[in-house]
Order: sequence, then structure tokens, then C-alpha cells
Amino acid sequence: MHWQTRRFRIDLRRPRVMGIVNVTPDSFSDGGRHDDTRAAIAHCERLVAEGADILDIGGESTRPGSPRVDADSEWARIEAVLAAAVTLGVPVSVDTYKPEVMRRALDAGADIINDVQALQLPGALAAVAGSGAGVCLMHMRGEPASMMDLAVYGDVVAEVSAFLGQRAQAAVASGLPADTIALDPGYGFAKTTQHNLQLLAGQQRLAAWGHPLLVGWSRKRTLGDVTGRPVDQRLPASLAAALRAVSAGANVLRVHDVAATVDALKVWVAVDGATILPH
Ligand code: HH2
Repeated sequence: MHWQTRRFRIDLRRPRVMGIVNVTPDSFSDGGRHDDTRAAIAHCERLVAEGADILDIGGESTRPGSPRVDADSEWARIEAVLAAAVTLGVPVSVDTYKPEVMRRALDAGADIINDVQALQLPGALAAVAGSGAGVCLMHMRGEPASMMDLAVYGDVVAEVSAFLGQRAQAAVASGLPADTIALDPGYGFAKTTQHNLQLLAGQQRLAAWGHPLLVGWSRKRTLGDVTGRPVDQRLPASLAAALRAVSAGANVLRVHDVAATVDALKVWVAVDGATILPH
């Protein structure tokens, strides 16, 4: 399996690490540490040095209840960071749901668009069609401000799976090549702790769509609920969730703690992947 992006064809015979670069003053776990461009660029360089396979740059926080940012402000936050990131030799993703930001990011050389709204906003599919970019289509409901009111499911795995299948189909119908499309269950988005855990338990079913699976468990609230730990003490829990996700079919892990995740995956690959991909 592979994930075709603009400049890079990402080999997914082993799990890959996507390092998170939040260029936001209000991000739930980075608390504005990277709200300045130079710090964010240095962070990109550090994540690549730690072994990140992909960088994911975001200019608007999607934490529950977080304020909306207009396209111009979002772009102003990420523009210079993106320009530097695309010189680092790894595929660069931009985390945005706004078609305007997608277009500008693609003009500036972004390889992947990571959209928590699964390209549902008017103009989003058109913004990426024909660009050759990889896309990540994530499941959520509503908007960050209101999404927890919509966390009502009969069978969360079946409902998330059906949504992702429909969005992948819509993307293909708009001309996106199937191998550019990754799917993401959207852990923490319009889902209770119980839903997130049920979804991880049943995550393998999402792989049946034949698209790469990208997942984000890093430091999320569900891990705090399970362990009782605050956000800055969730690394062990994040690694456990990440490995459990890999065993349930995840191909790309979106994480804050790149070095630790890379180490965990090295052990995983040494034990499990050695027969698949000899080094
Ligand atoms: N989670 C967050 C943001 N973007 N994108 C994908 N594809 N999957 C995710 O699970 C996901 C995502 C939220 O996490 P974080 O980036 O740490 O926080 P913030 O919302 O403040 O950017």
C-alpha cells in the first residue's frame, strides 16, 4: 500500500509518523509555543530530525469550543512556515478545512491537504481536484464549537465507516485519484470517550475501504479520561493508543511526540514487520 501525494509516493508497508506543527496561539496541547513563525520552523526541523515522515502544519485549532479564524489570518500564520517546511525533504501537509487556504497552500507547494471536514465545504473538492495532492478525509460532525452535542451514535464504527466511504466516493467522483485519499476516524471529534474507545476497538473495519488510515490519538482527552493524566503527561498513553491503532490497521500516526513514536514503531517493525520488509 502507498499514499500518493504531490511530490512523494509514501510507502506504507511500514507505519509512518506525521509530526504536528501547530501555528496557533490557542492549541490545546502546545499552548502557543509555536505561535511565532521562527519557532514553528525550528519545530519543523526538529521533527524531521527526530524521524517524522510527514509534517502537518495547522493555523487554526480544532479543539472543542475553540474560536474560528478567518482564511486570511489562518494563511498569515502558516505561509512562511509552509515555505520553509517544503524545503526539508519530507511531504508537507496543511491542516485546513477552508478551500481558500487549501488553494493558497497548494500554490505554495503543499503535498497533502488534511481536512477535518473531509472536503465537505463548498469549493473544497474543487480546490484539491487536479492538484495531485494527497488528501486526508476525517470524520467529524458539526463544528468544533458544537460538535460534542452531536456525539450520538447507534453503532459508531458503522456510522463513521459509512461516512468515510461516502466521502472517498465523492472525492473520486470529483477526479481525485483513489491512491491520493487517506481516511481518518477523527478520534475526539464529536465522540465521547466511550465512542473513541469503541472506534479504536473496531478500527480494522475502516481499512476495508482500501485507503490508507491516518489516526490522531496524541495527547487526546480520552487518554486523560482513561489514565487520569493531564495533557503534558499523556505520552505513555499516546504510545499505547498509537500501537493499538497500528495493530488495527492504521498506516499513519499524527503525533506531537515524534521521537518517542518513531522508537515505538521501530520495535513494532523489528518484531512484526521484519518478515514483510527486510532491512
Ligand atoms: N486532530 C486534531 C487536529 N487535526 N487531523 C486529523 N487528520 N486527525 C486528527 O485526529 C486531528 C487532526 C486535534 O489535535 P491537535 O492538532 O493536537 O490540536 P489542535 O486542534 O489544537 O490543532
